[in-house]
Amino acid sequence: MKLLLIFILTISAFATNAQKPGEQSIRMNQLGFYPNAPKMAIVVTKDSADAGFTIVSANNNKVVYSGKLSALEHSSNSSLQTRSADFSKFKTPGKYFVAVKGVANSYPFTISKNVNYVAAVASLKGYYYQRVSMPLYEKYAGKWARPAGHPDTSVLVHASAATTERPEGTVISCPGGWYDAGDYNKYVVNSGITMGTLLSAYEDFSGYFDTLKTNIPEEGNGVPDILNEVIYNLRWMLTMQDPNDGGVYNKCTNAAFDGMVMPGVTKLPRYVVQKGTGATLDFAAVTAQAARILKKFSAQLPGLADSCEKAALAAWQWALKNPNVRYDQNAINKQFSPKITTGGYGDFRFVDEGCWAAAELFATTKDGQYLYELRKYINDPMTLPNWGNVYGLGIYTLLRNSKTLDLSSPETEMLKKKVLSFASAYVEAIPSNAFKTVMGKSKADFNWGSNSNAANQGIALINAYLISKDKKYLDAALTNLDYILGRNATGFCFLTGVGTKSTMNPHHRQSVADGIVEPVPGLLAGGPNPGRQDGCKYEFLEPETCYLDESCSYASNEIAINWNAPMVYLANAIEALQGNFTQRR
Ligand SMILES: [Ca+2]
Ligand SMILES: [Ca+2]
Repeated sequence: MKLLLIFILTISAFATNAQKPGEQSIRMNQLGFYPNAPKMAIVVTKDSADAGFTIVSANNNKVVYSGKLSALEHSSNSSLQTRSADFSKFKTPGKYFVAVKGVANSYPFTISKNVNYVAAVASLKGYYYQRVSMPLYEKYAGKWARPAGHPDTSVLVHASAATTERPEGTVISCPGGWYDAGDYNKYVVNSGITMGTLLSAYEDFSGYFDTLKTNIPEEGNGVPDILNEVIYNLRWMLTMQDPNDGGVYNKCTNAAFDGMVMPGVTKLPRYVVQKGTGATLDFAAVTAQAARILKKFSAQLPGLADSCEKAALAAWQWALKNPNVRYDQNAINKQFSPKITTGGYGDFRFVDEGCWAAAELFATTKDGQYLYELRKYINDPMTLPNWGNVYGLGIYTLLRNSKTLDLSSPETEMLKKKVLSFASAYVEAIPSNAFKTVMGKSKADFNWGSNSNAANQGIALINAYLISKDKKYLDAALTNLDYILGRNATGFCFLTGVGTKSTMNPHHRQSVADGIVEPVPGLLAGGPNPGRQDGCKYEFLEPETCYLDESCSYASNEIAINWNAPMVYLANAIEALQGNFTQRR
């Protein structure tokens, strides 16, 4: 009886320390840390007695550093309590783990100059696995090799998109591009922010990306691999413009979502559906930006930059004539058949798309008519970009190109201030966050695709750093990369194939259907989302813990091109700025 009592007391003592969720109580970037950047682990615990923490060499179990934990803190985004272990002063490269009395040792981690390189490259390579119309060979795709998916060479013009020149049922060809997410359709609006973010990553860090290789078929063709990847989707996007009027179809899609099968297995008809103002302005922005960047590679890509610029100008003209054509799928389905029930991306407000398109067109052409348009929006407040709000992309582009643009100097200063004060609010929020990250500044951060909020906050901070060279912004951006790679309330690293405990069962048709245990690598899961729109059975329900690593969970565990893109930007920007990027293969 006494023995049993001791046993029960022991169990409960452990239970108070190792509180749920997640079995590993020490949370950190599962890859590790840069020698000269901040280093922090968060202990999820209710224990307020301070026995300190140690950093232990993984090779010989010797203690190499010891420190004190912070006081116990209550998270404002869940019922979790935490204490933080700051070992920024320890800078010796090597392999270690964190030890805290009463909880399991942390996963092993590394301190090295290129510690996030694996995540940076994997997130970019993730796009290769989403390619629609070409086979993925083992040489590039490893065990995830597969035949080509949808050819999309015989796509039907849907009744909603019919014109005199292209009546309903006209067959057009829209091959290539990336599958948007866990499904097998292609949406221009979501490609818009994705492409803008990837092109901006290149524009901001071209020296870094010029030598970055991702083992894709185009490698070695004289064009950086990030641009090779982007061009695969760009060539598809160009087919989505009606050459007769410059308008752009919203999507290339099945009528309904496929089942959980491999890509291209189903042979159901594919459609291009209604043109819209959002899709057309996003298209104008992407093609204008691509034209500017690809001019440098006109020897390798003859004519492509010129085609992009022409396409951008035609799209802009269509949008001027059609400033408010919404994509309202319910309304379309009342009027036309077949009904289209795939992703809507139904944005109803196009001021931000107008600003972004005008900014890209102005930066590329230097034509004053776009500056005239821009000045209508330039004083609007800064907002965090998402697929339906791309205002910030325009602001970043104006600042990035400000030296060559005919903005007044008060305008440039105002834009700088706008981004700096936006980013400063993120920096100021870190101390009161129990996980010491920017992500989680408010409960509203945890919505559908919350990990893309973390990554986009990181981009805002990187832009602030590029403007000011103030390291506090760079260090704050790193907290969100650390968040995505493991320093969070769920204990997961959200990038597939990276880290010790990462997402294993994303809502991703290929990963479900391929018969391979490990998910397709380099894909970012959506992340905690208390909205739980999928109706799956979640174990944890609070804002920062509401994540389910099951393929059922499209509300917290789908992947999407517009979530991977800010991850590519953030991880590679951090590598370029914190790492030693001259050491490349
Ligand atoms: Ca919008
Ligand atoms: Ca699988």
